[in-house]
Amino acid sequence: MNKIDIPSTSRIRHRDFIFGVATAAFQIEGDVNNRLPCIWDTFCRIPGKISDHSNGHIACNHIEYWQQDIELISSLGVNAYRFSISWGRVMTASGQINPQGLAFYRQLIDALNRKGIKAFVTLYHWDLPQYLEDKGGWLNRETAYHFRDYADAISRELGDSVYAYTTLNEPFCSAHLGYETGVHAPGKIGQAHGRQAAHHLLLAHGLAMPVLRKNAPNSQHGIVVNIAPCDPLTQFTDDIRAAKLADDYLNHWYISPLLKGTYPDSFSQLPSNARPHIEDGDMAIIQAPLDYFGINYYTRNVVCSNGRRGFEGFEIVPPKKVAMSLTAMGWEVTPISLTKMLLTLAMEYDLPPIYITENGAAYDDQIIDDEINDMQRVEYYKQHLSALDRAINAGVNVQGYFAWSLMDNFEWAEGYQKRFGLCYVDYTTLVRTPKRSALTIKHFLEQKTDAIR
Ligand code: IFM
Repeated sequence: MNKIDIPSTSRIRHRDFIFGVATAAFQIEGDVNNRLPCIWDTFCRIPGKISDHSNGHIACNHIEYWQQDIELISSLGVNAYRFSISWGRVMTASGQINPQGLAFYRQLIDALNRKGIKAFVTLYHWDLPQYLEDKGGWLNRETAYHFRDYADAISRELGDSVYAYTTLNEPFCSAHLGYETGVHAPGKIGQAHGRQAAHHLLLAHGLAMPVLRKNAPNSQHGIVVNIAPCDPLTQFTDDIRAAKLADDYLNHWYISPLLKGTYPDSFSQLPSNARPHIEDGDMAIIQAPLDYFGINYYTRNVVCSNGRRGFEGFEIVPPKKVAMSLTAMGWEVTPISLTKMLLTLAMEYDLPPIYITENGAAYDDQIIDDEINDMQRVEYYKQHLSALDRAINAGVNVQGYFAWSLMDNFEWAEGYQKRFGLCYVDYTTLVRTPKRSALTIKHFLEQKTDAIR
């Protein structure tokens, strides 16, 4: 057994440290006929958008296999499960609750609670109902208010049975990939679109926060952002400046409004025709106090200058040109960037408690004699948990960690070709098989301790 060699005194080993696995509705649920269509259903139908031409029709059929999946989660020994609610499964287009859809999540949460597994519920993991996209989606300010109403309806029903509510997962991806570069649903393109969508997403979060707090006063409430820190390719001034701009544009554009109530200073470099419409009071709404800040970490960006001005002046260097080790996504494996990123954030911001809400890697897994010996993924987890331990030892208040993902699933524009799971999914039989990485984490979690340094 390849062991995760974190010292027994590490906070990560402590019984109270939250150690979970994560998934998202569209990526695992299937059963599309019992919910409203969402932007990803539409996007999957556009030729060329999904690399294997797949869709979410069946996915892992979690809607039918949920009990088996809870047993799987429980068998790993984790104490938390992070999943998302499909907006269009629980709400009708007229804004009423869909009782059948809600009942699904209620039974899931009840079953988790009975097993002592904390439910971390994300309200929005990218699956905007299509009828809202038809009215402008995240470019329409009204969508933020629809989100608040959805958050209100669901948290009234589920209340404190949920340990932690997350408003949004990765607003960068929804805004930048969905409305600026167009590689994700709904596939809109343009800087003005991306920046406006980002603002409305942040506003949606801020509007929902007090409502969630009122309806579930004993739950935790927060948001999850993805951060890929930006390092300069060289120590020349132009590259350093380019990396700083990239960091603002891709990361701090989301972090700074949430934690400081302002966009980064470099906002002024945005062309006037790309600046979002911001109303008086919006920034104060967005800066709603957080019980926790969720960070998804996978990799970093290496950035160089291309000599142009402003946000047009940075370029991301293809990881294969600079990295020693790549995942199947072509992302650099760089655990030290996790430590550095947490330390830098702690210096720049007054941070609430942190959860690492996603971390993991896709590799080309092979199932041989019913076993998946995914040693590269085992190594990835070992290195990243050690990197996290270093940040905790240096004083960063990290309270939990979630592996992405419980099982292989629909990896958005990459379809089912990229496997991030701790458990292998055979997409013909839908059988789930724990990989070596799952067994390694299970073994690690069997040695919890009450000691802490
Ligand atoms: O699969 C995604 C997830 O939905 C959001 N965070 C990143 C993961 C890997 O790309």
